[in-house]
Amino acid sequence: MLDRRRFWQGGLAAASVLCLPRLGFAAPISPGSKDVLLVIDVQNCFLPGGTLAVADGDAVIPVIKRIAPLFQNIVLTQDWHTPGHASFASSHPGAAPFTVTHLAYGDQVLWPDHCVQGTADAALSDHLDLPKAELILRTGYRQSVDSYSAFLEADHISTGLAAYLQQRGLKRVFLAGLATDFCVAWSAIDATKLGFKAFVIEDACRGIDTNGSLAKAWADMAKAGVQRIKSDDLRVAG
Ligand code: VGL
Ligand code: ZN
Repeated sequence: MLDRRRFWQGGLAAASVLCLPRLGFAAPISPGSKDVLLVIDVQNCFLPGGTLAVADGDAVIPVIKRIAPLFQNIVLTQDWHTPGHASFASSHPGAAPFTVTHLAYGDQVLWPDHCVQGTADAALSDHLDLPKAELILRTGYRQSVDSYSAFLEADHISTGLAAYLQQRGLKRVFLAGLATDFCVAWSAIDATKLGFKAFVIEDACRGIDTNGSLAKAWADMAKAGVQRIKSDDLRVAG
């Protein structure tokens, strides 16, 4: 006959196995030949001293440098606006930065002038040092259309990135960079919509957090099926 103690021990062991994934013991992930590290907008404009500095934004750089060697494929993005871009508050008389206006394609947060094409402010950070990146994709270069997403501009025109990744057989996208609640989140959500598996490496990102945007972005990403991981979840294969 099964004694009471053994019954409870067995029950507890089974319960703890069932609960483990929920407690956040993520299985290690080993990036392989079908995976790409997508480093979003690590540019002077979003770093301390830049025109749209993200608090603690430079903290992403050592994390990205530590995980980059795990990836065979790396793609960088660069926010690349025309002077007088439609996303700048200065282009809308009387409008203050960090307010929202309505443009032809929908709501648009109005930003301080930032990442203007060809300026030192728009340059990728010298500290990032990722010479092996195979593609630098510029976004937001159309005067009247913003593009938080690396895949689709705000009016849903493709940047070509999905086709590029598909042609190269890349299926899983690991995102890092700035800012979590805008370019990282929109890129991750569009990646999943376009059939890629998307992972956001949370300690390799920092957010702007205007009007609750950071919490909303994490909720939207979870709803879209984006996986939230930490850099420590990544391991060398084998
Ligand atoms: C970004 C706001 C405006 C970003 C770009 O890279 O997240 N945010 N432009
Ligand atoms: Zn921008």
